[in-house]
Amino acid sequence: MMVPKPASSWARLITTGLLRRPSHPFHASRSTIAPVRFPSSPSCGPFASVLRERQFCSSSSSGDESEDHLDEFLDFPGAKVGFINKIKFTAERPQEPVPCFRVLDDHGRLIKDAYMPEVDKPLAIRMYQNMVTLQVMDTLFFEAQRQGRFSFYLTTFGEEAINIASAAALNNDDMVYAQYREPGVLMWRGFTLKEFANQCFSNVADYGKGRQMPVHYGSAKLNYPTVSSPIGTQLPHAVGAAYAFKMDQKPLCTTTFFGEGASSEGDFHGAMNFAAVLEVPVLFICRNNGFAISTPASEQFKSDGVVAKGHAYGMRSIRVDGNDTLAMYATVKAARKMAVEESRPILIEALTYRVGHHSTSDDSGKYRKGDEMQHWKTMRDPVLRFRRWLEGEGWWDTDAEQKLRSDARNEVISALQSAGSQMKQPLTNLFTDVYDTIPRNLIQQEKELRSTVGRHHEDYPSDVPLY
Ligand SMILES: Cc1ncc(C[n+]2csc(CCOP(=O)(O)OP(=O)(O)O)c2C)c(N)n1
Repeated sequence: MMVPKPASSWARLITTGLLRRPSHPFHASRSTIAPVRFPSSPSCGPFASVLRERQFCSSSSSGDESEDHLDEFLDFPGAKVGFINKIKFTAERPQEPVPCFRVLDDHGRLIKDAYMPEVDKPLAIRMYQNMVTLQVMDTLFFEAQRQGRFSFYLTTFGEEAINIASAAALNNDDMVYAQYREPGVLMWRGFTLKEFANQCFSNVADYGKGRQMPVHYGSAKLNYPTVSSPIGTQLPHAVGAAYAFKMDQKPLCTTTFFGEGASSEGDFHGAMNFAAVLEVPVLFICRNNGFAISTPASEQFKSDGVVAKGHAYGMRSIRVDGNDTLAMYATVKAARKMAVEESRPILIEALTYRVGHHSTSDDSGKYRKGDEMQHWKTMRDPVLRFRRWLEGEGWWDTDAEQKLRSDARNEVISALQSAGSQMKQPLTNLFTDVYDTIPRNLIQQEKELRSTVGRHHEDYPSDVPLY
């Protein structure tokens, strides 16, 4: 059987060492069926994992263990699999859940012998300032929405550490494909409070030209493609961008954030598989905050959370305490290094809790217990926990805290006032930028809309220009 010649682009990537030669089903045809002798008692190498799998077998085997024939394997295209002569189903989950890495305990004290990332005073204080500013922005923007000043908002309460520590551990040139609960990454990169407010008010300075819901931020300058409402769509995009980095041999990675609810979308599975097979430098950071609006994680999947899925796709994975700023920072830093230096995807499952409502369209008291929410808000608050560590280091005190909160409050109020007083994006933007030549039906719709506005100008908002 002739093996087809690789297409020229594949050939180029193989020559430059960017890709492994694609395996062809017939490459191994001669040895596919013939049983091959197993090296005696393999503890490492390609066979070890097959043997290790045995500890996860379910107990529903029939007969005596000693009759297993583990000295032979099937050299199947794409896998070398040992034989057994009993029916054994793998267990649905490992016996113990994957453990969760943390550096700080709930009181902000360093855990004995924990891996400690290199975090000096300026970096630690900058991370804390961003976490507090994010909290203050969320508090005041949420109130502004409740006052009817814009149509929608959602907070990151409880997830400040995931936002800020991840951003701090990345290179600012790394592309970030976010869901919607990660504005802290943009904040870390220099997106101003005024820019956040411009987007929420859809004013003339909004980069999205008023076409997105509030909170759907984006910044080309800060390598943060605009957030898109349909859940999970950012995941394959992140993989594609990472593949581009790989082909261009850039020492960068992409990072995509998503909730555990998004892991039920087909896009998640496609993205994970492509990333693993193409060996691209992408970090999948799942914020497992326990709820996808009203659906609890226990009704979302039966696996050991999201981290278990990395194994299924052949991807290195880790579970981390998402409310521990130092653990998040250490994890993302290490993951980024592996992703870039070894060109590989990494899955990070950050365990956390969505302290706020899903959004201003939700009342989480309808599906969660008040004491559970209160527990996470008070006892497991990532901001307070990090502050305690800073105070323990002698880097922070009450005066610094009061000044930070008061300055942040004033800056947020000023950003809201300034953005709210600007004109909105013009009506024209409803019809432009999608088609090169605007189709007839849209021209007709615009005409009808303008005629309606002309007839009811008293109802038309005065801050939305017609052109
Ligand atoms: C494809 C799609 N399905 C449903 C929705 C409605 N929706 C918006 S947010 C959300 C929950 C997402 O939960 P998760 O990914 O866990 O993120 P979280 O909000 O908890 O941060 C759903 C179902 C949507 N926007 N897109």
